Amino acid sequence: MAPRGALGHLSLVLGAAVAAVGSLLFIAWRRYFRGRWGARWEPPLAAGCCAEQLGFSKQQVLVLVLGLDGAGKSSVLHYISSEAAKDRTAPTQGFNPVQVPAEGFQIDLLEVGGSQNLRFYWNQFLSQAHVLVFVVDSADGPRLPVARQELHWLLAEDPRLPLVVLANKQDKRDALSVAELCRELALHLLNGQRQFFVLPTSATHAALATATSIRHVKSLLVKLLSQP
Ligand SMILES: Nc1nc2c(ncn2[C@@H]2O[C@H](COP(=O)(O)OP(=O)(O)OP(=O)(O)O)[C@@H](O)[C@H]2O)c(=O)[nH]1
Ligand SMILES: [Mg+2]
Repeated sequence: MAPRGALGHLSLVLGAAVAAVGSLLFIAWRRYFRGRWGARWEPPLAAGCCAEQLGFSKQQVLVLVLGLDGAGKSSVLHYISSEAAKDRTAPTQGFNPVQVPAEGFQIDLLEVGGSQNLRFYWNQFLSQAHVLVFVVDSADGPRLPVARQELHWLLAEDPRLPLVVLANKQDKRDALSVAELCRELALHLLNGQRQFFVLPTSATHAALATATSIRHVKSLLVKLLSQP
């Protein structure tokens, strides 16, 4: 068996390696997308009107998808982009960009991994985001205080950014309800300037046809991003 000191050293080296890879991915990602998201996009759409009919080219909007590791961000994104559930997902080691076409524009969803060493990058994208989606594992009671703290730190940086909280894993027996989750996340503390929504979700095969379907998330995002 390896001595404790050696294990500690190994985990430090591994942690540093993951952070370095994360930084490189971040830099590459920023270079690739440089200029795509400048100032916040102001939707040129009138209600019920398609941008292309108005002569506008398709536009991109950024939805930032954050939440603790294991909350279900990648699963939700897979579900939104392919309308299919995935049996297994690997933890996101950096960034996971997903593009979803919507009527008249394109939604760029960007997940940043939720492990502790990647949370450092979370706020780097806030100024370019049009909506923040915060995914919570509703059955992970012990880590809800951490989720609450991380969420409120993010929100403090931008008092107006619309927020969509996904109360995920509603299929689990010990999942908290939306009302319980709102209490645990102290959402009553949010100021009145911000639009916010809490949706129950389940990124499972069985949930495709239920009221907790993640399809509702896509339609809410389209609605939010299309409003004048
Ligand atoms: N039962 C259940 N399991 C889910 C649900 N959503 C995700 N999972 C499972 O939860 C685990 C973690 O899901 P991920 O989508 O990888 O979580 P993540 O938030 O992307 O995690 P990181 O990338 O590490 O930040 C996987 O085993 C998923 O299959 C859900 O709604 N219900
Ligand atoms: Mg992930």
